[in-house]
Amino acid sequence: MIPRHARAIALSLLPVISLPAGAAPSGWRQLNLPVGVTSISRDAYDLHMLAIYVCILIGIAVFGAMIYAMINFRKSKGAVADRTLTHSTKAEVIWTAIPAFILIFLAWQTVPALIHIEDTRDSDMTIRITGYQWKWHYEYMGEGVSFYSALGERSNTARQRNAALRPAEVDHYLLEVDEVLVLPVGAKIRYLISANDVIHAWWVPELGIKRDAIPGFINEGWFRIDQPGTYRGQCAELCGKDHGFMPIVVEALPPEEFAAWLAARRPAAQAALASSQP
Ligand SMILES: [Cu+2]
Repeated sequence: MIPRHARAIALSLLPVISLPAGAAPSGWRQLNLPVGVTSISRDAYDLHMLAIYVCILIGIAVFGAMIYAMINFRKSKGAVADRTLTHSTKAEVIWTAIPAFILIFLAWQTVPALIHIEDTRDSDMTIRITGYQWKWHYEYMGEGVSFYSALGERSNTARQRNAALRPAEVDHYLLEVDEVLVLPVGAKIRYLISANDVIHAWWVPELGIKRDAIPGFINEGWFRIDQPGTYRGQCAELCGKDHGFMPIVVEALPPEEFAAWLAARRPAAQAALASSQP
């Protein structure tokens, strides 16, 4: 959405907080948004960086003028305030036109990205996400595959008072689940999201998605994951005492591996598996 040169300038000016796509942020880089692995997350990152640079330029201009004035027009240097000037049409036009221009410029950059983010047409598959206190339910629409995804057993044990297992001993403590949401790379995935009790929010930073799950409403959106990998998130709406214990884990697989996974999860395959066991 944003011209390539703008992104290149953004990345070259502040390399310390720019990240290769898909890399988990660490150290100082955790202060910034992740670039992520979807076009939506990259659009959000680019717009965020553009807005930051605009803010930095404004800050330099305003503070530069202030500091220049404080140094050069001090009372000790003999400066005397002009008490006759009450109005300057030229100054008012300038200080109205420049902010208006900046806002129009930012809107011009933002609107195409917003339209792109909301365009759920021509999706390859649809998943239904439902928030519960305190777990997620995922349904692959039209496939007959659905399951709950709750906090992983090891995290759940380690979070209890006086547990033998300590949080530091658990990989991805509070960011691991019993059943991960498996999705294909490269497919346009549309999601429908709601909740069954209170408001939750499905937030996966690397996908650039943070969408409210509201009882009685269905929100919709889409994303297309570029790289295979595991992407972690959390409920981002304060939803009760275990709000911090309903993480999200998305595993993105190449299309063939996803198709095999989905086939094995279909009811017929599950029934065959159950009947074959003694
Ligand atoms: Cu929640």
